[in-house]
Amino acid sequence: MFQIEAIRLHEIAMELAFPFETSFGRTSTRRILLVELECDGLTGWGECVAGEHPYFSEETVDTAWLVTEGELAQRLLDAELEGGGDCPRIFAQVRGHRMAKAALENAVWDLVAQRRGVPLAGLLGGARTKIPCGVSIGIQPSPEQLMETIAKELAAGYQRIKLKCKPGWDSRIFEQVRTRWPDIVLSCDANSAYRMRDSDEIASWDQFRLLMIEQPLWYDDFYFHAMLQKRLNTAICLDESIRNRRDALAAIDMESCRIINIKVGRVGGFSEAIAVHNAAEERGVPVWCGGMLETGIGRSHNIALSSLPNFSLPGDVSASSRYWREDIIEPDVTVSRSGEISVPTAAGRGFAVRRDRIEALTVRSSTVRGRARVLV
Ligand code: OSB
Ligand code: MG
Repeated sequence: MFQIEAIRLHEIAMELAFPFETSFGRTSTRRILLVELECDGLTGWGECVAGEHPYFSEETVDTAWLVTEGELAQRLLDAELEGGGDCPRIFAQVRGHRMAKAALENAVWDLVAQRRGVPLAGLLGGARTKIPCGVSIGIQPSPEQLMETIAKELAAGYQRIKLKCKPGWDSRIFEQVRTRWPDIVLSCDANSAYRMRDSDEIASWDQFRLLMIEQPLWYDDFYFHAMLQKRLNTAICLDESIRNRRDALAAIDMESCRIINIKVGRVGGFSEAIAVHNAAEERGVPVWCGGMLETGIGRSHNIALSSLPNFSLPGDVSASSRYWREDIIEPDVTVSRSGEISVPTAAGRGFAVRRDRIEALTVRSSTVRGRARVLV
């Protein structure tokens, strides 16, 4: 058993190497909340994937900061811990705020892997030595620029191309891409940009042989996704709608989707991500690891999670250089010519955190300390 001595919050600002556009907006500079746990001379790190605005989910960097500093940190500091698996119980009184909870819980797992001298991937139950990688390509200023970007990513070796789409940036784009690359593994992600009135249009995408259509309808829906899935040959994949294991069970049972995107922040931490993974695996539903434009810290955690057996489809976990001119870890995350990332075998996350870099990027920080302990 151990107890965390102090929790540091760092908000950093980092400019993306390439702006990222989805159906809900465009991001050029990321604001990112990092949490750091101190215990017995070791530091565990976690990254909160909440965005700058409440567009992907209700959470933002600011709500995560408030609830971490005001509610979650003290609960964690007061707890006697065995591992990251204790966190859901410790945080249970606080409803929602899953991205804030995940940052702390993942930092505990990160710390425990170091304490035990084992790789984080193994601690989570992963066994893969390499993970298959895909890329998520944002909406581009022109179809020509999109074609150029796809050509570059395929040349780099990525195994699956996911296109962000929205009404007006869909069928015509898919057609051009399929004409030029008839055989690549292709998918799309609408981030809830469509409604049931668009179902004829969406059904017509079967001709493009997409691996999946990600979150076409409302961010909180299962029912209409099930109605839509009945009309499609193409698999629906749910992202935003799946908040926990119970959601995964409901979605699978109702046939709202045939594939699940697991984002560890979206489901509240590694414990719940593993529970979603296992529930899907038992029901024969493949999963893959989503991305949220993470720094190297969140990316290293995504790599570890992706080593679990049912992460059988290429994820959105790709090289540091696709996001950042200079990452905050060492070495950078790199992808092989065959489109794979090697899972680190060193103890912990397997990438060193560059504190100098974090300090240079910090816009605010705060420390919450454990209550004074009675020494007897
Ligand atoms: O829906 O998967 C998504 C980025 C921000 C918010 C939502 C999503 C995404 C991505 C980017 O698709 C994935 C990545 O490369 O990190
Ligand atoms: Mg998505």
